Amino acid sequence: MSKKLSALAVTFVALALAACGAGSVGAGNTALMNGTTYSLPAVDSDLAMTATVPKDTIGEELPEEGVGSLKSSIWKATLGGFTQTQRTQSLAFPPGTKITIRNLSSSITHTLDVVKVISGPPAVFPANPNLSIPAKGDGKLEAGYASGPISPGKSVTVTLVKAGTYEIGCAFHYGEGMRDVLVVKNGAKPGPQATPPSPKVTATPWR
Ligand SMILES: [Cu+2]
Repeated sequence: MSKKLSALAVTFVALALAACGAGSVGAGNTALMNGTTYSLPAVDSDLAMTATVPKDTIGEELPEEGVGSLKSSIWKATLGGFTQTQRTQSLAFPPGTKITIRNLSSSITHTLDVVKVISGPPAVFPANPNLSIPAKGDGKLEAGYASGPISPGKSVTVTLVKAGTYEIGCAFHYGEGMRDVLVVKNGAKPGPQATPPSPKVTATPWR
């Protein structure tokens, strides 16, 4: 080793030792040192409960479970509980798509029912629709379809057999804001996403 390189190596080791000895590993520093406790990076607690759903999937849960709700200027209605990305939005898929309806909740059973078929905005949601809890419609989404109860983390599949605009909702939580719009049409795009809901539950601490 040349003199220059050797000096550099000594300096490097000295710096590393100084960093360890100081015991001042701040948030955001993930350096692992022998036997030394270290801080995990500061993470938005909200990250723990949201993930992007896979392609051709509708994820659902109560708005306050994480997906949130939004006032849609397009549909002139408050939408909540359903997403095909990460947070509540109006949904859109081409006709013929086979969809997976996934319950994103860790503890609450949900359904996806067709509330009614509409011709376009505004989406006026009936005050007290009679939504079926048992499954109806034989895996084909059209007027009268009901997924049946979907346990936390479970999924059911349904085919979007008919172009149209559907008001959808959860048979258990329609009154708690689980209602949305699903457009089945070539070229239709899902709406903008809701902003994160204000957390009501303290997330599990990281350490
Ligand atoms: Cu529900």
